[in-house]
Amino acid sequence: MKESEMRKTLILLLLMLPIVLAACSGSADVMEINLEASGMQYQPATIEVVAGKPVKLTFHNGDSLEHDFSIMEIPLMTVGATAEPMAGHDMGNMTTDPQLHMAAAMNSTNSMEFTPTKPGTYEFFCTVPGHKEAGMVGTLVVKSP
Ligand SMILES: [Cu+2]
Repeated sequence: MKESEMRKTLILLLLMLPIVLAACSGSADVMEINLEASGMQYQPATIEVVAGKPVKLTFHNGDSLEHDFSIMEIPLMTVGATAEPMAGHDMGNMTTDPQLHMAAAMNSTNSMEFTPTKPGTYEFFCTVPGHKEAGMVGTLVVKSP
């Protein structure tokens, strides 16, 4: 290889370095999931994620009443809510708080980040009285990495 070619190759490598570094940093590794609630149904009703991989769940409520997304028990590494808890959110007469909970007012969107740690099948549902019974229930499948 001639010296000028070598220099070109070196410059090219240096130019590519920031791109490689950016690809390795955390944010690119977040799994983005979109969940929709409308007509007392979750869409999709089954969500698949991977254990140990951060998930960003965006919950859009297209109904004209309040809905939420709750899982009673799920092993987690981190939970970060990007929105404030909703004031006056009615969770019925629940004695224990769900481990994972996110509410969305009518025609609004909310999101949160969490990392599931244990493979398995977890039920999610809406805690607003009557909604689970009306069909607001789904399955979160945590697969082995
Ligand atoms: Cu609901």
